[in-house]
Amino acid sequence: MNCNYPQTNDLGASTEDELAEFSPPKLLHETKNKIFQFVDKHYTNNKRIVVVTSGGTAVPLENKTVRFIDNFSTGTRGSAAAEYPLLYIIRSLISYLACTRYFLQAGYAVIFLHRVKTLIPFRRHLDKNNSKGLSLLDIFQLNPSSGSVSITVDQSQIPQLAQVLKDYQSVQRRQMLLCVEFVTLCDYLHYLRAAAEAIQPLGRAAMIFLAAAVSDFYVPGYALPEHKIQSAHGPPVIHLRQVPKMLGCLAQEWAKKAFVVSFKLETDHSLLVRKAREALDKYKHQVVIANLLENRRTKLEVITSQDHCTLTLMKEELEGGKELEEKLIADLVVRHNQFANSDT
Ligand code: PAZ
Repeated sequence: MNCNYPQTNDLGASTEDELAEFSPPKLLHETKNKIFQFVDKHYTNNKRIVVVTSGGTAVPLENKTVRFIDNFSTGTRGSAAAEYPLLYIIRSLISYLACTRYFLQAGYAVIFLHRVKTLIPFRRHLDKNNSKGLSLLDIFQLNPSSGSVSITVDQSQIPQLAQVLKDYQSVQRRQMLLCVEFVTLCDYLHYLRAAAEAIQPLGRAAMIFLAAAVSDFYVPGYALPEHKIQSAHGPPVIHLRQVPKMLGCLAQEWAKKAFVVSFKLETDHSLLVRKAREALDKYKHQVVIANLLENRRTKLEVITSQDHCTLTLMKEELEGGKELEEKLIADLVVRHNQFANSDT
């Protein structure tokens, strides 16, 4: 493949060479086939497709891995964001019948590239750690005397559960969601490239939404010990290499026509907007969403080359179960629409 941008990373090697250093996952061929079939089906039906990445990547410290470095992400952002483009059409049609055509176009098919065991669309509503607090285990009731198990749902939770089930079944029936799992940085990079290349034929009708927290450092294959690092040898000295920035390659080559949305996470607010702008200037993609770890559920900065707006969630909205992703996706769908309908 001929990757034009960026030609070199900070270490002076080409990005393509660097990707070759990340060994492909065992299931790459099979997963690629699934992705291409999914894209084919929705491309033929003129659907828009979004690739959503979610969760953190793991970087092994041993070949037979016991220990690894992890990147923090619960998958809340990605899994919530994946639901909205799928459902936007249903909800929006009810309130905006006059704009049917516009909102019909907003019914995206979603390739959800996520870290194993982080939150996934719809099923996340049954995870007690999420804000809405439905728990699968609380649904099952054990009768201690008979030993039988019944299913009881708290009356107050039925409307929410029914809505989630309805939405989930509709998405399943229409085969609008393809989930692809990753664990390591290697898996992530190869699957992301496969998904980005698969959606190329859609041109501007494709979107890539990069909410995953991706490691900046890794231990190269040649430096990985085969077996578990032994504490008897004393504290290990581990030399990490910088992961080449694939965003430029993604936006300029793998899916060069797609609408690419990246995220910038910081803990120091004085760096946030400047670093988001730098990313936009460097990789020449469409949008950077900047967020601080501490208030990422309630505040996001949406930054483009021409525009900077802040999306916030009020305390009452948060308590009422509203999610910032709903506002974010509504905003991005409008931006994507403008992008898809323009030629420059
Ligand atoms: O997964 P989550 O909801 O707990 O957190 C979301 C997030 C902070 C990982 C995401 O909004 C984000 O900023 N992702 C990019 C992280 C990065 O800069 O690598």
